[in-house]
Amino acid sequence: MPQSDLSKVPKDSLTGLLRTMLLARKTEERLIRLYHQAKIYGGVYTGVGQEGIGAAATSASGPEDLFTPLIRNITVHIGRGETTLNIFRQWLARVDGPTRGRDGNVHYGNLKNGVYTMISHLGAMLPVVVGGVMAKRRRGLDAVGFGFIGDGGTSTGDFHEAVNFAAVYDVPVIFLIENNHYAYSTPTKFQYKCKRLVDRAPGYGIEGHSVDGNNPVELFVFLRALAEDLRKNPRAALVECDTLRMRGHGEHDDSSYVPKELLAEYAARDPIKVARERLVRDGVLTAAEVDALEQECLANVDAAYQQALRDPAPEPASMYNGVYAHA
Ligand SMILES: Cc1ncc(C[n+]2csc(CCOP(=O)(O)OP(=O)(O)O)c2C)c(N)n1
Ligand SMILES: [Mg+2]
Repeated sequence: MPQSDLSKVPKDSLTGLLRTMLLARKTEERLIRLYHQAKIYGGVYTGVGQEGIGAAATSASGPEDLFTPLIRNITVHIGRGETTLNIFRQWLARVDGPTRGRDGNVHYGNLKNGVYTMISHLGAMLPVVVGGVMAKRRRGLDAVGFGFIGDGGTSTGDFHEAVNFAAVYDVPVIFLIENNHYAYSTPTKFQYKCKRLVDRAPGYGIEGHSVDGNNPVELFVFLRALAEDLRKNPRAALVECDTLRMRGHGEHDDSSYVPKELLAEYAARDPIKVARERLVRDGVLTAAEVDALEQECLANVDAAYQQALRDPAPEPASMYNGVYAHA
C-alpha cells in the first residue's frame, strides 16, 4: 500500500484509530482471562490480530453511517462509541448490559451508534445493512454502510444477494471481507477457486480493492477516501482485507491447524505495532504519548471489568420480561 502523507490527516482521527485498537486488544485479552477463569459462560470469540480493519472503518465513518459487525469486530462497537463497561456487562450477562443479561456473548449492538446487533447466521447481516442504508438515504440522511464478512461467509447465498442488490441499486455499502485465511479450520483453498475474493467484484459490476488489513493507518486513509467518494457517487464496493486470526476460532479452539510460520509472519506485522511505529515515525505522536495512551486504555479496561464483575445479574423472575410486548 502507498505511504500517505499524514500531515494532511487530522491527528484526532489517527489517535482515535490507535485508541480503538488498544481498547479492543486489552478488552479481549481480559475477556480471554475471564473465560479461562470460568467467569464467562459459553464461548469467547475475539478479533486479536484483526483490529486494524474495524478500527480503520469506524475512524473513516460519518455520524449517519451503519455497521454490521461480526464476532471479530469488537473494534466496531468501541470505535462507534460503546463503552468497555457495557461490553464487559454484555459478556458477563449483567442486567445493565446491552442485552440486559439475556445473552452473554457477541449478539449486541446499539442503533444509536449505527451498529446493528448481529445474528450468528453468516451473511445474514449484509442485506440488513444494505436495506438500512437505503432507508436512511430515502429520508435524506447521508449514510454509507460498512458490512463485515469473513472469507468463509462469502460463500453464503446472503452474501451474493446483498452484494448483487446493492450493486444494482447503487447503494453505498462497503463490503469489507476480512480474509484471515481460515473459516474455523477450513483453509481458503477449500473454500473458493478464484485467486482472490475481490476477483468476484467485476462479476457484480462493481469495483473491488485488495488491501493489507494489518496496515491500519493506510487502510484508514483508503477507507476514508472511499467512503467520501461513495457519499458523492453512491455505489457498492468490495474491499478484501488480508489478515490473520491470531487466536483460535474461539477460545475453545487451540488452532493447531494453523502453521506456526504463518502465525509468526503475521505476528511480526501485528496491526497495533504497525500503526504505532508508523504514527511515531511520521511524527503524529511521540513514543511517550503512545505509552500514555496505552496506560490510559489499560486503566479504562481494568476499571470496566472490575465494575462489571460487581454488577448484578438479572433476577430469575424477570426471565420472561422483554419476550412479549406487554412485559
Ligand atoms: C450460514 C452459517 N453457516 C455456518 C455457520 C457456523 N460458523 C460460524 S463461524 C464459522 C466460520 C466463519 O469463517 P469466516 O467467515 O472466514 O470468518 P472468521 O471466523 O474467519 O472470522 C462457521 C462455519 C454460521 N454461523 N452460519
Ligand atoms: Mg475467515
